[in-house]
Amino acid sequence: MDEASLQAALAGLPLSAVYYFDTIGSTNDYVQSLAEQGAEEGALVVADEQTKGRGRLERHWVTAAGAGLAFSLLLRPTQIEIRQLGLFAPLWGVAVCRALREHYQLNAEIKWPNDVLVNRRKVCGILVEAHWMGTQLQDVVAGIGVNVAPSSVPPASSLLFPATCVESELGRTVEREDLLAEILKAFFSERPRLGNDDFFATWGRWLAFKGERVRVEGAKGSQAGKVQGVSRTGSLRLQAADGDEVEVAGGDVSLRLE
Ligand code: BT5
Repeated sequence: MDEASLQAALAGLPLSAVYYFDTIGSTNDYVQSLAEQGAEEGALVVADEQTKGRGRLERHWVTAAGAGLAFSLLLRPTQIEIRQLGLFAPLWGVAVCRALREHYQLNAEIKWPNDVLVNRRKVCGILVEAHWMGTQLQDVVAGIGVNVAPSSVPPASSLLFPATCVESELGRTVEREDLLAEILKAFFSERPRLGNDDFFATWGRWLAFKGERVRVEGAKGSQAGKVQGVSRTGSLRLQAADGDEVEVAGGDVSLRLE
């Protein structure tokens, strides 16, 4: 992947600008600085390597040179979208799943709220950050990291959840810029469905661990139960041990199999 191959693969997509870096701290941080300088919606930053890639809750996201996909897109949501801001991260989950399923025939699933798994291992992490000034939304930065080649997968001992990469699951090599173009195409076609019936149906269909017992840990404590689906607010519906259904709200939560 280089600047020219990237520009060629992304031709025709509704992007206002494309920036490519061999190495960068975090693509989310760079897009945020562009946003503060007044950049338009649709500014995309792609990096071959990140030295300070971020996950949720100040966790680290590893993007090794030449192996993965790391990009961030600047969004300036509409008033209607602002009411459903929390659904943007799962919307990206749906978009990544769609690209992996429809263009690479991989059985990708969404680990609630928005990690993407293939064969129950994490292949993609999503970090959507909204920036506010008082009650006024300034911008949203959507950052996506996908493991593509085997060397993108960090050692198991450093991970909270098992990981894999697209090429190992597929058994062949993949051009990162083509995968990026498919993910962005899927995102732009999913975006009008944010929060509608289709969106929830797709998210529910591709939800990982359905019927299996999981534990969700968050700031408000921990809840275990069998995965039933997602509610219209994006909460995870679990069936607790006593048979009652409970809903766990999204946000900075971690889910693991029990
Ligand atoms: C995420 O956080 O999964 C969101 C990751 C978002 C990364 C993108 S890359 C482009 C953009 N720029 C950024 O700086 N970030 C975004 P979370 O759910 O908190 O998961 C973080 C955890 O995933 C870590 O604590 C590790 O256990 C694990 N991890 C780190 N790197 C990984 C990798 N390459 N593959 C699989 N798991 C990884």
